Amino acid sequence: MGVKRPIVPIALITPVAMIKKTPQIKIGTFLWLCLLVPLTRAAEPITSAWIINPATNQPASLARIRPEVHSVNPTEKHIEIRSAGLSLYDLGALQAPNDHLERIRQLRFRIPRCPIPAKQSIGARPDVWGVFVNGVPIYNLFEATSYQEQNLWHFDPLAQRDNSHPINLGMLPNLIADGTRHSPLLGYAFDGYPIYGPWGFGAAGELRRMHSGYRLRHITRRTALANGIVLTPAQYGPPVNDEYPLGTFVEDYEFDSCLGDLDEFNGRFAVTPEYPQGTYAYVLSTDAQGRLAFPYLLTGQYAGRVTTDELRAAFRDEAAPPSDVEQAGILFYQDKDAALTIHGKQLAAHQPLRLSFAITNNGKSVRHLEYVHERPLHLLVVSEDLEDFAHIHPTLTAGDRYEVTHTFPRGGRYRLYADYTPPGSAQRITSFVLDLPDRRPASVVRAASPYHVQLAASSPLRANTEIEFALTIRDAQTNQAVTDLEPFLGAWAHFVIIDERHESFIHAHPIESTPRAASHTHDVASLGPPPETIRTLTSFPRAGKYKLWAQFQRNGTVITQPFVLRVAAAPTNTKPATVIPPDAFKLNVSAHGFAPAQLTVTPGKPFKLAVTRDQLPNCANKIVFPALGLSFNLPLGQTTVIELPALPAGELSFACGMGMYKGVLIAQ
Ligand SMILES: [Cu+2]
Repeated sequence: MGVKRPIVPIALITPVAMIKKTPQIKIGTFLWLCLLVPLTRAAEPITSAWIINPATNQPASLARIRPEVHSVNPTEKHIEIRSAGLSLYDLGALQAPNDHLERIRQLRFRIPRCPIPAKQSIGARPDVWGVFVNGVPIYNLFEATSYQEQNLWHFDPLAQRDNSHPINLGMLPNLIADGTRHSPLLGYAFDGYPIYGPWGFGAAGELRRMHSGYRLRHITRRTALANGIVLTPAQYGPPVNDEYPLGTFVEDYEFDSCLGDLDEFNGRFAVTPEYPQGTYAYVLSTDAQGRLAFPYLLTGQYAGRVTTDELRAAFRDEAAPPSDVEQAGILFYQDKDAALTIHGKQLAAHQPLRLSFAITNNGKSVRHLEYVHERPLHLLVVSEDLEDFAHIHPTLTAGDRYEVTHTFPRGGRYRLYADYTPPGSAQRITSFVLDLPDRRPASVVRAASPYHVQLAASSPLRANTEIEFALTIRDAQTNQAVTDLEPFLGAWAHFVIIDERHESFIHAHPIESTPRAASHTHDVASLGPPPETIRTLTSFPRAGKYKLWAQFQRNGTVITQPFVLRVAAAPTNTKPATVIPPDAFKLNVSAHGFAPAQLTVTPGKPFKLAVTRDQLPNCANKIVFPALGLSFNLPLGQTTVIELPALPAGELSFACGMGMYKGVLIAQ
């Protein structure tokens, strides 16, 4: 491929123009700076491409917040960039932070100096994916908000959904329009590869605007992801319509290798003015009409080789307290669905250990776990003797890992129950056993609870029997009923029940006073006023000793109240088996939801469903058809035959009484 030399002469013109004008930061200046800086230093671009603002004669308090890059420090393998994350150059929505920043930041970026192609790409950090040459972070644009906050259909913040509020793109439109030269180097991704504006050299050295390789999917219903994963009905996105047109969500796009100039990472290998020998580079992607086009800059997967630890160290706010256990992994478990790595100085109690989970689906790492009760993963840490209990929440980090730091109160054996829901799958529980040597005697002091918490059961505790529990909370001093509870993880309380042999794990939730079709993410607003009695339904798979932890929140504090339960053997089942009519559609429901979750029936004809509810604990005590205003009780471990009226062609959704499990009838 013939490669044209960079167009140096043009750059020289711009400085003259600049001197005359008021200090308005124009696109010209920005380009001039991007092009000129590297030339003057002729050093490797990754050390010289930065817009540096030296703190000459500035008091420290001002110097800390000055715009642009504060310093560039090359080390043997990395480049360290420092800035306050502020700039006079406006790249609009592309540099809009995910969260609202109320404080001064001292940012340090660390980027590999000599990038190499990755054999297998890894998932980016959840917050920042790279840095612009002006020291502003390249934020993760694609995971901040999602439909129903389920973390499955993520809103594309650059999708122009409302013409009355045009998205601010700062100087980007100029950058896109300016086809007179090779676009400038805009920044670096955390794998070390550069990021350019849209104009680059084509195969024949001609200047061309690069087109994205992504396109909108040909879908009318959002029931499967672009990677082929078929979602459960509880995970469906909204239909494609005026309110949610295609392009609303990041998941509305798919990569097409025959399309555009850029690969699935939104980059390509090319010669650029800064890299006359050629380099892999990410490119600000545009469409045929010259508009900014998905995925814009980075996709969240890197083309370059970068380790999880490198990504962890790639971005840090040195003004914020260090938060992490840095040590390498010291223990590793793997099961077919999940792997656990524990990091820390040593494997022992009384010190922080970083618990790092990698969730897989058919061997592929899963980045987006469905938010259930407001969290992607609930981790219950329980000591073997059921004395110690913790309910904590690992969060997404680099490499698609979910991590949380925990200090175990004493040594001994612990069970870690990870409760999560991958796309296309029902809830999963993966448990790990951890043995911790203990160097110090247990000194756990249990403070007296400020509450009298009572748990009453609707009937004697027997296995395989549905039990309704009623939880009442009174102030220990006044004995007054507590009436000002606060929602905790989207519910009035959470109940975790584990048996003494750690063979069964139950995560139960309150039966809200009013059955509702609301999504099972329990949006707090629909919860209504705090109840005086919190009820939940559950059952026990076998006789024996169980521990139940009830958790509720008041005045911002989560209270955990344990109860020991002794469950007797199951009553002998005298009920005759239900006769299932031959023309009935068969439906099962268990802790894994409805199976099948989608049923096709003939429109215009009444039909029967034979719903068999699993014996093992599950919260499907009812099946509800909100659109028909119908709901039917489902006794535990039995089959219930229900008759439904003729349906018009189309979809009819159904759910369990708590809106946890969902299904859909398709009349066609
Ligand atoms: Cu939780």
